[in-house]
Amino acid sequence: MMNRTLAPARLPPDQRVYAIGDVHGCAGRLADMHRLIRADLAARPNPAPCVIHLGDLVDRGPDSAGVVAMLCRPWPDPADQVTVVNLMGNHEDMMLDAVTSADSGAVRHWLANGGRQTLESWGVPPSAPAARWWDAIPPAHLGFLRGLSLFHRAGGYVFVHAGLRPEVPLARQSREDLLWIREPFLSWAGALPLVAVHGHTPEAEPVVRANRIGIDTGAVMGGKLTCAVLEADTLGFLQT
Ligand SMILES: [Mn+2]
Repeated sequence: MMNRTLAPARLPPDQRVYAIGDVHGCAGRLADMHRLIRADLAARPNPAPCVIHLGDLVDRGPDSAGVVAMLCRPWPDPADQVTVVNLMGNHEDMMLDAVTSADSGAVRHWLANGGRQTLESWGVPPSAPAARWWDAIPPAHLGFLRGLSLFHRAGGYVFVHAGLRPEVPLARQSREDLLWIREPFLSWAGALPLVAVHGHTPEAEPVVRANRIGIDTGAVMGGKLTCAVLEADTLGFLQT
């Protein structure tokens, strides 16, 4: 039974959002989380649930290819009526930069930040990536990564990988901030355009403030994988 508390914002009646934090190649944990969501939907049906992945799907963990393959497939049971929204994180940004530019600096930067494990998961030996190593990544997987959104709005919330720059309207937020920001966002006590539900900055437990909900609980570093469950003016968590 999920413990639910008062949330810092609200969703329209009948909407339910499941927002999942940084997965980082932990395909088994993500599959476990999807099973928890399906069990919750079976116990408490909802007419139009939305599952949002907050980015940093790839890098560092053992099976980024498995995570992307899973998210390229439709939700396991159409009867759940689930809409899936996939957001971009700074790690997808680094990976796409490496693949697209093939600039040696961009490639080195990505490989040094968890890209080696990602390449290995697509069958590329991590020690010495050969020329055109990106050919090992199926076009459908690259297309999926290129199609990721920078943010998603629902009710009083904006779902985004890293956060928002305070005192800047949502429409004028930079791609850089949406994917990478830490301070001054994390310490900002004033209002933001919407309550931000975000990952990117790992903490031992979810962080709930008046203006943000942080749910990167460091799954790839031995922590939990966290899913925030938002409905009306309530907030609960699923964790694996
Ligand atoms: Mn991140």
